[in-house]
Amino acid sequence: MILCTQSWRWYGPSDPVTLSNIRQAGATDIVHALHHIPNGEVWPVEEIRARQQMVAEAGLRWSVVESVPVHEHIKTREGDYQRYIDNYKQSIRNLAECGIHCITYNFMPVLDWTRTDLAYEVEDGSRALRFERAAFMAFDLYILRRPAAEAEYTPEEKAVAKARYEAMSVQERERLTRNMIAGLPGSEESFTVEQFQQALDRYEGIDAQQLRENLIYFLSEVCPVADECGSQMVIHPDDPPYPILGLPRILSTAEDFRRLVEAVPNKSNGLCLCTGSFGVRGDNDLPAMMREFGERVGFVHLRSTRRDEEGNFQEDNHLEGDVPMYEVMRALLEIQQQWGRSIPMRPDHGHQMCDDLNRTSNPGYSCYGRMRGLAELRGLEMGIAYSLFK
Ligand code: DNO
Repeated sequence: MILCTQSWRWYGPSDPVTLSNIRQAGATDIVHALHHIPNGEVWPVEEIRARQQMVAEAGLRWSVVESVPVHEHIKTREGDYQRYIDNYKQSIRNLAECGIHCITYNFMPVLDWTRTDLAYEVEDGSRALRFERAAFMAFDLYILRRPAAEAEYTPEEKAVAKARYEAMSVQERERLTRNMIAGLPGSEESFTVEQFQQALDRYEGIDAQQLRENLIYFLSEVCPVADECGSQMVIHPDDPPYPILGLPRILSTAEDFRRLVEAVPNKSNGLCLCTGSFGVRGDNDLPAMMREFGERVGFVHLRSTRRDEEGNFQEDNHLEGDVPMYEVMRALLEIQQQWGRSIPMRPDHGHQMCDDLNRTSNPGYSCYGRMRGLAELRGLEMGIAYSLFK
């Protein structure tokens, strides 16, 4: 019987959640990135080995990279993009030389994941990450004042955004701005409002079709190298899974990944199946996606979101909300038996709770909430595995 590899994202020596905490939470493997290497540069073997050593000394194993970031010039295919692609290939080789074969990346323009509220109080007193559409539109129309925004919202939406903006205090406006553009943990970019608008402007004229072509070009370059190294490139879906701020999105649905595989059939072209990101869309059937993409699923993020009719969503406890976690876990166990390999999964984005409420931690990446998530998920996994596959 094959079970998931239980992994945990660690941000490095300055992460308030230590390697020792992670080991006590029950994970065996670490998901990690060399955040100190500038975006676009090669990850040197010595640096990878030093980190690996640190992780090994804590009794853990660094087995997944999240992420080797894709430089903006690769996404827009301008400037030095070819050099960045060559560097990326070298990083794949260097990681493989150190025995690390799973590489997560995303192809979201400008922003990685986006939330308007990082400490939304839930009924039980814990705090969750939230995306509130009215606040988001208020940011777009009245703080960023993006020139094209006016034409993209309906009169009703504009009225909602205006009322929301006017009801916010100066501090709330500042906090919203920071949440939107200062970069959430793991995203390698951070901006001022002016820089942010400039970054958006670089996508003028790049529609979804063009962005997809740029992704296909990138993959057709790096996948042969990853194939040769026995590595897998796993793409993280768009979060949220629809276009925002006039930027194109190309990995929000099952069809998006299907098209990507058709264009680049290499074995190494894989998926990081993030249930929380895909799960924000009601039309993404997560268990079906798990089964369909089977062998290509190289890494799994398990978390749940709860959405409403107004377009808001917030992160729920791992076994609650809109993600059918039992079905997802069952499908994940099935594909592992079918393909004969253990897939790394990590509990994603726990609520801030218990003692963590009095501590500073990376939003979404505090200790107890993820510990609760991992405990629930591994229990669920064990229950399904022993009743179905033993
Ligand atoms: C958020 C994460 C993302 C993810 C990247 C992958 O919590 O899931 O930041 O790491 O999109 O490149």
